[in-house]
Amino acid sequence: MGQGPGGLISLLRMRVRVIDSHTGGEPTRLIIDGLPDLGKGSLSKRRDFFAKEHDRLRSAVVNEPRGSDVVVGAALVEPTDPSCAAGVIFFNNVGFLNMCGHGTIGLLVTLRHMGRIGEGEHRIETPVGIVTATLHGEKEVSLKNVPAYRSSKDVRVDVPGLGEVTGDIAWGGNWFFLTKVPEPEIRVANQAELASISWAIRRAVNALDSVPHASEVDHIELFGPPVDSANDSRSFVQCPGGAYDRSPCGTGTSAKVACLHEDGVLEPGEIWRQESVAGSVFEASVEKVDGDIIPTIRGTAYVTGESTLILDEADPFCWGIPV
Ligand code: PYC
Repeated sequence: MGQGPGGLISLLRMRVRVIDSHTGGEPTRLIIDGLPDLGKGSLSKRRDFFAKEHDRLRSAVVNEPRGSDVVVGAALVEPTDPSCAAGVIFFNNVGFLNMCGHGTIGLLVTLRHMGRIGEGEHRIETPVGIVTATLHGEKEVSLKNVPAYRSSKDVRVDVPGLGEVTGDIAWGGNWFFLTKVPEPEIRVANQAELASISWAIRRAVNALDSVPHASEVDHIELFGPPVDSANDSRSFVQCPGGAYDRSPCGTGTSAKVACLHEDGVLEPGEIWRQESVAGSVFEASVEKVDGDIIPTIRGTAYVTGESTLILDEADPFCWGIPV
């Protein structure tokens, strides 16, 4: 076997084709080619197989030196349900996500860029169920998410360095603790302080043993007044690996509007404009279907690049720098 094209060297190099996009400033890197065989089961089964057998590929795609803590990865896979336009498995710098709102908006705009879908409604299969997303024009998407709900209201938690913090625990496709902060102001310039507050809250919430939620609360959402008076609120969302979401977070905004609805503040069909720490906005609303709260999140994504990642086993950082 030679060292040229098709020889030993190229065997030790794996190629992964990706398309990058951002939704309200938050990046999504979609793997469109080069995934290993994940089997044929449900998306949650394939996600678990990906995590168990190919976790280093996750790290190679999103972590440094090819990516960064903020990049959310997505693997484009065959759906099990033939009525779906695509299946998708989301992941980040530390593991796999259940669902991702900004990522699904990015996925739709990327599928259009690839010529795979046109304007209109599309069903997308995720590890937590099928969602419906509508592409309006080329860049705007409204995502009808999985049902959202609040599992606990007014949870009091003692946070070292902060004192007592009160907030809600809610599901919007991932688990969130949502609370208001009087200070600091929710601005990118205050990201370090907002991040350390969020970490402290997350540790304290997950140390509680009296609060019912199915698994770890791994996203923290801090709310404050909007900077733009056209919006209803501004948020800082800390993701499981420590990065903050540059967008208002699709699953987080879903959890927020479910809480607002349960509080009688947001009627079905009313619009809630959630501003992110970076100033991007998602428009959100709820509808009630068979007693479930179904959030819809509307946002805009842009494709930012197409590339082929080269994974060279000889590279000491081939599989990324783990976080
Ligand atoms: O938009 O749902 C979302 C999300 C989750 C983590 C980062 N973004």
